[in-house]
Amino acid sequence: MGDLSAAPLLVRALRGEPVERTPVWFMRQAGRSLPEYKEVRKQGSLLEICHRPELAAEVTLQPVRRHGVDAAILFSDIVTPLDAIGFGVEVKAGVGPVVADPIRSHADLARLRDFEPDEDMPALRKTIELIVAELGPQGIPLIGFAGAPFTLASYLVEGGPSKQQSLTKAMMLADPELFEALLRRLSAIAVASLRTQVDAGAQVVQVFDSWIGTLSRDQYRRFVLPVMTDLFTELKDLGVPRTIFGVGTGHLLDLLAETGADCVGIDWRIDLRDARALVPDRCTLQGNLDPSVMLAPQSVIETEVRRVLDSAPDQGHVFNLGHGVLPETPPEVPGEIVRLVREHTAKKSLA
Ligand code: 1CP
Repeated sequence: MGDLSAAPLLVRALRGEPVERTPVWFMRQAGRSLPEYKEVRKQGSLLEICHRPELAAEVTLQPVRRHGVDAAILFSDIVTPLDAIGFGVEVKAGVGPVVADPIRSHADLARLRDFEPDEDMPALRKTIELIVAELGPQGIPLIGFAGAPFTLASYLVEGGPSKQQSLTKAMMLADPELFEALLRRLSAIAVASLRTQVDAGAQVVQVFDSWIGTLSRDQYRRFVLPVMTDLFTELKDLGVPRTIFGVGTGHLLDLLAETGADCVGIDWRIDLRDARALVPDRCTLQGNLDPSVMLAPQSVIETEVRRVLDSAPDQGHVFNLGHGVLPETPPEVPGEIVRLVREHTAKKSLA
């Protein structure tokens, strides 16, 4: 347990301050890969668990107990707020979010009403209060999160998961006005959710734009960057570090930083040294171990963890995966990686 008056290690690292060792947590650390999650899941669907504060808090805390990570991330999904406003989204086992009545026209936008967390989903604040009551005394922060407008739009337009987001991109190109209106509604929902999460005690926020890598630079700049810049501006006064993450974004990293985010999540396809050259120094980097490494033998894991640490900047790095923990990951592996990261970086002196 560290000095409780100081900001948590993760928060200090995200601010780019010199730290005693590199903090480590894993995207999708809760949920699918943990037997204790599968046990809780017997009590209800994913969305039902999100509406039951005791269960959602328990599942959020499971990876902190088991792996010893330096942060918890709220157990939720990017579509939870859409469910809460009654949009009509289902999370299908083995598939992901599915929308029976997709968005195709301006008239459909009316179905995306504002999200008022304390009324639409009282469990959100309650869950966070329970988590923070347990983690606060340990000096471990909670990360709040939301889905980014483009990635959420892809589910709403396609009707479910898709590889190339072709209908979404077709709408973007054919009717930019409709597309921007859709992104702006989704941005308002994300902002409302994140502001409540921080108000309830989250100390970091992350915006998941998982599928943004399918856009070209030009498309990102024209159709997404203005909305994302406004989104991050609306979060600025919260005073917490704000991270942006997407998969396959090697060609977009400088533009992701242009949104105003404080930290950019890096996937495994790009070396952190190359990422550092593209992302301005005011932003910290988070990443970027290939999640598949977690399925490999211990010796390979050690080599690959070392490779990421050797490529990382001395300051302003948070160790993470390049995308989420895979469901088939052996449950003891994330904890072993936490120990390796600690061992390899603890020697850093603050002198
Ligand atoms: O019912 C279940 O248990 C199904 C599996 C599951 C779980 C546990 C889904 C369906 N979502 C979640 C929770 C979830 N989703 C969390 C918290 C728990 C965790 O750490 O695993 C988080 C952070 C998310 C975020 C999320 N959902 C993202 C962004 C991060 C990422 O992985 O890229 C995305 C894109 C989703 C959509 C989603 N929800 C579920 C699935 C299988 C998917 C992806 C579907 C697809 O490939 O498009």
